[in-house]
Amino acid sequence: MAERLCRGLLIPPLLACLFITGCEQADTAGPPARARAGPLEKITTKTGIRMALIPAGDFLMGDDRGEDDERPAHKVHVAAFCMDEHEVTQRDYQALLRKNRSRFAGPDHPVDCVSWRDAADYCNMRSFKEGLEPCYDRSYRCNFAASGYRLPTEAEWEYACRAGAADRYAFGNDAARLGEYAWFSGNAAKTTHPVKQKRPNLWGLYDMHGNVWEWCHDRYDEAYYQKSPADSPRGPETGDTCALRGGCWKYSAERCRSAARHSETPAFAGVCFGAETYGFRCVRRAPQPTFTSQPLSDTGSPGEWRPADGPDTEKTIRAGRYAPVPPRPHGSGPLPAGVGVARQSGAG
Ligand SMILES: [Ca+2]
Repeated sequence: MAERLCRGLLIPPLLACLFITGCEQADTAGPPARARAGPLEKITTKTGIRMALIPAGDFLMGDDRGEDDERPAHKVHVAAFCMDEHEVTQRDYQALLRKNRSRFAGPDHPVDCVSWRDAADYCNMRSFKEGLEPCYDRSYRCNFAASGYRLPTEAEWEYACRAGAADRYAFGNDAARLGEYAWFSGNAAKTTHPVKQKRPNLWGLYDMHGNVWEWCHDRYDEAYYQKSPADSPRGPETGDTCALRGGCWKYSAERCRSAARHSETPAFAGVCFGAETYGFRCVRRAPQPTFTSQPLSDTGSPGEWRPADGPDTEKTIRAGRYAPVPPRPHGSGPLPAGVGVARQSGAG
């Protein structure tokens, strides 16, 4: 296992110390994640989603043995981030956006039939619900410096999928083992399946291979790897389609490889042409170290956001109308309903 971690992956030289405070608690303790061959530390967010704390590091992105758009394999640096341990489920999606067009109904199944914009809307709503600064504006431009949720870049997604492996899959090169880790055309019986039914990768992430394709932040460019920056690439500035990764219940083992790339128009959500294969999971900035010893209070903080001119509605979220919660004197009473109240001192 340790041998695999060393093969083809440049182990991160330094993992920033992570101090989790407020309502988010690390549920494991011990040495830094980079020293482990097992799952990473995880947090539980205010909306109840478990996320893995992915350490910063370098890896070889792409596959010189793969398709044209996977070449050349190239060294990429990825900053630390948090990633959902599983695909966004229909339960979680419906709870925030109050809709669910999934073809394969089931609260624990991944949401499917979602467009890139649906996924971005969910990210913003989840940010809002947790008092974090939304990443996407009304034009769906992404503020990577914001504290809220967004879609992973292709680099982040592949780095997390590989979990240290330079092989075709997170578990090695033997496609015959894919059924242990993934729902794909060889075992899925033409449907999605509840998340977390298969084995996770070494970093504790489920269904990175298979179940549903996962929207990434990046616009798709099949030649991007020939010109990609080496530090935290975010895809081309423009493009007609967005990237999806990981394969799905309908596709072959070959398309579920760690380096395999797929693309679709951002607004695409029709059922008839394959969107029942599209889902997603969220990422956000890694928690930042905090040195405050101030007690939690209802005092507004820069990390708290709310709709600027309306109630907590999907329309407001879609329109991107947000404003920071103004600072409030300590002890001045409860915040209005719907406004985050817990300090985000551990959320960066
Ligand atoms: Ca997946």
